[in-house]
Amino acid sequence: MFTIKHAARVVGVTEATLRTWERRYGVVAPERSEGGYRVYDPTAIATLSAMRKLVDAGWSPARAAAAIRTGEIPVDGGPLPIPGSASDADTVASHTQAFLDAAARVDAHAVEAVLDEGLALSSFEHAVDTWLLPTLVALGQGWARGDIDVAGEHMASHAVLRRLSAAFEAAGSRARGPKVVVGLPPGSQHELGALAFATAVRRRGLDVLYLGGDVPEASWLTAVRAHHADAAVLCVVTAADQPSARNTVRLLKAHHSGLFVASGGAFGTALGGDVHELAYRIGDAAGELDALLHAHTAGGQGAGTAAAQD
Ligand code: B12
Repeated sequence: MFTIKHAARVVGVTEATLRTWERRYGVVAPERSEGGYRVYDPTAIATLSAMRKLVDAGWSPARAAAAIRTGEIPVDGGPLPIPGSASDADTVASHTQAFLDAAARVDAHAVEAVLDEGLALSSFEHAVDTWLLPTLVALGQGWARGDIDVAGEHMASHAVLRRLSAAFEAAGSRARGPKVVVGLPPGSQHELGALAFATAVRRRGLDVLYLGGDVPEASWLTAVRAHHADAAVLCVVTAADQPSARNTVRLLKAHHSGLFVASGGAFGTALGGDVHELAYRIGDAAGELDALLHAHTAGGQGAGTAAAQD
């Protein structure tokens, strides 16, 4: 179950918008906790996410709510997240379906062909936020339903990993700005969002050290020191990753009090230690970190400029 703060973060709108959608359009009716606070179950989150995608695509909230209520738009129907014309949304939906079909057939050539087309649709950040990552969520749903074998899921997610790695490399030569370490806490292997984020940050000219998944706590310290980092960003994709993320934050803060520590991903919330929670979407979060770090390093703080305490 999600609090309203967490639900707003996952859906990608403000808490006030969630309350308005509930009051005016009745799109969901969250239960209440014993203390009277709204609590959202996974179905409510899926419904609200569908609503947000339609509104992003230019639908009025009233029309979107009606389409969801009548089943005209299925809530689990995969991503429909493209701002712009209906034909853009159709293109995205058809690329997603082609990707899922190719994964179900374990057809690597077809997966590569869809990736070629999907990533050429728009900027890296836009393609990742509106098509690629939502398609991975749909891939996970297909796997959980049993429509896609582990072989197809592994093959397809690895093809995505190779594309993101290539984009990360391609962005490298411009890295001269504030220094950032990006990775996942111990035990966590879901690195595709993290690598997409690291790439978007690097494309903005920041100097990124990317660590990937399952990074031991002590190795975060090693990385921050070696890179003279101004910031560390932990990516937290599932609830199971939160305890080790919290421990990592505690250790980083204990050794580098001037380090800017931020978090992203669906469960990058409530990590303690003054962690800055970045925006949900990769493109927005990269811009946010860029702006914050330029302000932070101009103030003379950060592990890159402040003495480490160990
Ligand atoms: C690919 C995949 C894998 C691959 C990962 C490969 C890799 N190199 O990354 C492999 C095969 C390793 C894997 C393993 C497992 N997986 Co898996 N996996 C997935 C899948 C299909 C995609 C994961 C992903 O990249 N998500 C990231 C993006 C796509 O998700 P997102 O939350 O919408 O991200 C948005 C924002 O959070 C943001 N964002 C994401 N990251 C970041 C970072 C920053 C800094 C910022 C600012 C923003 C940001 O971007 C998106 C918005 O545009 C998901 C499906 C899903 N729903 O995500 C399952 C999923 C996450 N996996 C799941 C499970 C159960 C597992 C395993 C436990 C399976 C097992 N029995 O072994 C293991 C656990 C491994 C571990 N210890 O971490 C479940 C988790 C269930 C749960 N609620 O906890 C899921 C949801 C599948 C499912 N439907 O059940 N998995």
